Amino acid sequence: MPHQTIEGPITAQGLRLGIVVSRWNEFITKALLEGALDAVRRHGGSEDMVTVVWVPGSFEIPVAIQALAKTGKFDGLIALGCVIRGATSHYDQIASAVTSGLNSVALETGLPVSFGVITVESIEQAIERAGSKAGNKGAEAALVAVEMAHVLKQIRA
Ligand code: DLZ
Repeated sequence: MPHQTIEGPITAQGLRLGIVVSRWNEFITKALLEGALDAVRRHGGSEDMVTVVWVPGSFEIPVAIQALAKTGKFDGLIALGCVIRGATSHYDQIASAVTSGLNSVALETGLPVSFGVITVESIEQAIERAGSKAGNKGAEAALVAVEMAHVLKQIRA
């Protein structure tokens, strides 16, 4: 018997996606959001199936992702934020709270939650990851949510 393989196509067509984006470092997070929406569009998704929720800072992202997850209205969720060590005395606490909070929501709800929160040392590194030389982490996170939505649907089918 050949083995069975499950792989998610990277097509956003028909998927209901929720994006939570933090206002802190907004000039970076706006670029992450644009990258995510552009990736959804370029992969066959429709913007009217995307809900965008703005929250004050990265610390608040997990609770908003959890609220979206609990509505049962989404196939995948995307967290977008930017935490910069140089400008943040409690960088480690915020970075660790958002990371473990998002992981908990994904495991608790079984929904794909992708991590598009950039955690960097400097503003220059943030710019590199928001659409310049290191790509756009918002776009990458959107495609991870799309792929995982299909993978989980197939596992459960
Ligand atoms: C307070 C704070 C600081 C100093 N730095 C950042 C940051 O670099 N990135 C970010 O997303 N949020 C930051 N915040 C705000 C916290 O995430 C949170 O909104 C506040 O502590 C209020 O709970």
